[in-house]
Amino acid sequence: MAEEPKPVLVRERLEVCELDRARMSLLNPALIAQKIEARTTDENAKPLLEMTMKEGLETVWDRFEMQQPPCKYCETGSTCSRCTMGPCRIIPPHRIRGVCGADADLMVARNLLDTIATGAAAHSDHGRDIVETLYLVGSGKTKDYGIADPEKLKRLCGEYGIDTAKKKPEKLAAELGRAMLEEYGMVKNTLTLLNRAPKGTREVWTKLGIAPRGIDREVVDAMHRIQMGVGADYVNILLQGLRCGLSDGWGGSMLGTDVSDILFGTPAPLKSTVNLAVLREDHVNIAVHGHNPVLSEMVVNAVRDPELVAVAQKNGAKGINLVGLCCTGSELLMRKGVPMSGNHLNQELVIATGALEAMIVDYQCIFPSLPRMASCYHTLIISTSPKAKIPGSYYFDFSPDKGYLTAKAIVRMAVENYKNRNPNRVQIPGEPVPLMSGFSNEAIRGALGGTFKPIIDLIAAGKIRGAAGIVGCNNPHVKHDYGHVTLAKELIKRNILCVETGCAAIANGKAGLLQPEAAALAGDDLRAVCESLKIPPVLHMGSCVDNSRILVLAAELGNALNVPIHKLPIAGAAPEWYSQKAVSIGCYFVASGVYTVLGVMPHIAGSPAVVSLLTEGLKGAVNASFAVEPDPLKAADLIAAHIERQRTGLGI
Ligand code: NFS
Repeated sequence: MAEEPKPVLVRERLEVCELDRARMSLLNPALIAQKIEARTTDENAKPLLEMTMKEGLETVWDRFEMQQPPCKYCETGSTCSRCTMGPCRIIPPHRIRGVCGADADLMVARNLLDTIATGAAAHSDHGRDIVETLYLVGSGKTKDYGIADPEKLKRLCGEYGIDTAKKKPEKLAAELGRAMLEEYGMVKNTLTLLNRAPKGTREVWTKLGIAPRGIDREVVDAMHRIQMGVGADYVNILLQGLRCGLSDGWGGSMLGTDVSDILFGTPAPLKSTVNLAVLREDHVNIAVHGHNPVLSEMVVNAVRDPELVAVAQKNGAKGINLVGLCCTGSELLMRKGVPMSGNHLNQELVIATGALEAMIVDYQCIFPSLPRMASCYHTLIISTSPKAKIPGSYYFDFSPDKGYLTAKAIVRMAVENYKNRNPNRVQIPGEPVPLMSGFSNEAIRGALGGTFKPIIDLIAAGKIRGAAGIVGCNNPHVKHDYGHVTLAKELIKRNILCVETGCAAIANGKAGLLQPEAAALAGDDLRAVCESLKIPPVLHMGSCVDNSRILVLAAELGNALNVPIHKLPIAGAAPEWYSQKAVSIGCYFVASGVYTVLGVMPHIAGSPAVVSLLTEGLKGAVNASFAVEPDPLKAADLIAAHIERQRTGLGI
């Protein structure tokens, strides 16, 4: 039998936390209470936040405070440090051009395109890792993964024109994997899954010249345009932003979602629990954090390994408790019902419970600060991606060909670490909240009797006014979860169904909105619909790459009604977004025809022309636009008004 791999320490582990005790000692109980109220609405997070302030443990909110006030040039995007003729800033009235001659519009547009391309690259590279795993399964190079949804495999083969007759699933996996890997280059010069979009939507893309040609190609094209001396026209630069975003939504992310379903199972409704209280005092607790289910699915298997459970018990624990965090948590929650410990701003607090033996991470949204917080406890930070090495973490070189063996070695390390826990420092606040998850399009269609027609009829009859996709992150600029929860509550009250992904969905899970009982908070019509279908008024559709499920849902509704997406009574919102990935998502929503309201202003205010293009000008191009509205109650007004306008346009 092969030997379990050993970790490498990525630079030394911090032995003591470097605390800013002097600063923290200025805090008195009243100030601490005031800060807690300003920072979060998450009741389970509050006692831990209080403890971190009393003990001088630094969190994201402390660092955010220390960064105030922000640099106004960076905040408005009117700065450029791309080449060494600069760095340059726009300071009217005299310094209105950089050394190369770029004005504020160009600087802002180039910075924004950089942001979009970064986000699209992150999603699409994640998608590639999943597709490569499918290909490895098909070519027999890994035995640790299999085909969990052969039906979906066949369906996708159909979309890719692969003959499925008399072929075994492995053969199909190899052929489909290869065909999907080609989407990343530009051999075909178009993306297969664009065909899912309604005809009218595809026509908009073709007319505007923004139909993506290849996933990697659009990212590279974007990076080329922002090289000094290439793109000089802000409109042309930002059109590439839309094309790059589309290559993520209808390309990399959509492949990520569909192939994850093929490999790990298409989600179906299930029950689970959420918040920091899902950690268990008498168990070995392990959190998986990051994005890629190729890692976390193996960890799920390893924590059930009788040999490791026996080691845990020998060490005095009752068993092994696996919990999720952020998007990889959503992947496991959707498919396996693994409890969810929190969203983006919870990540340091999960460690601060003192009950976490290991946090296993892959990539994206992982604070580099985690080993600092962990060094104040016994918690091990275990990194696994060659793209995301983290000083202070133990690194395992994870790859699908030795997936299970590596996951086992990681879990063994966590289990052995249980004896190092200091019981006096354990603080697991409150009780977990129940939730319902698993709303893939297949599951929604299945629950409706095999077709989306009942939903369309309910929308046409006005029982459901429309749907809003609430997505995205947390951001210390916004009181933790306040934007997500306030907006969702306000929309369901107005009979607008909410579909959610990522950290937005987890926020609403913690607030109790992902359970069927939350129908009581909805308007009378939506409540009746939810009660008859026994579903929550806020549906969890998965991780952030699963925003592609929302695109597919919109496409299916458009196809059923024979209208482009931009005519549907739907909208998008990202009340607390922070990430470059969220900007890419916003771009593919808007470029697909979905009006999208942001709760946090992107760094573009330095160019009124760019602001006007994104909030107004795009309407003439893609029939949709962005809006920025930090107040979720006002955002609800904007969305409801938009949905009513769309209904009028459709004559319903
Ligand atoms: Ni999305 Fe996932 Fe959360 Fe934001 Fe980060 S976890 S991919 S980027 S913070 S929603």
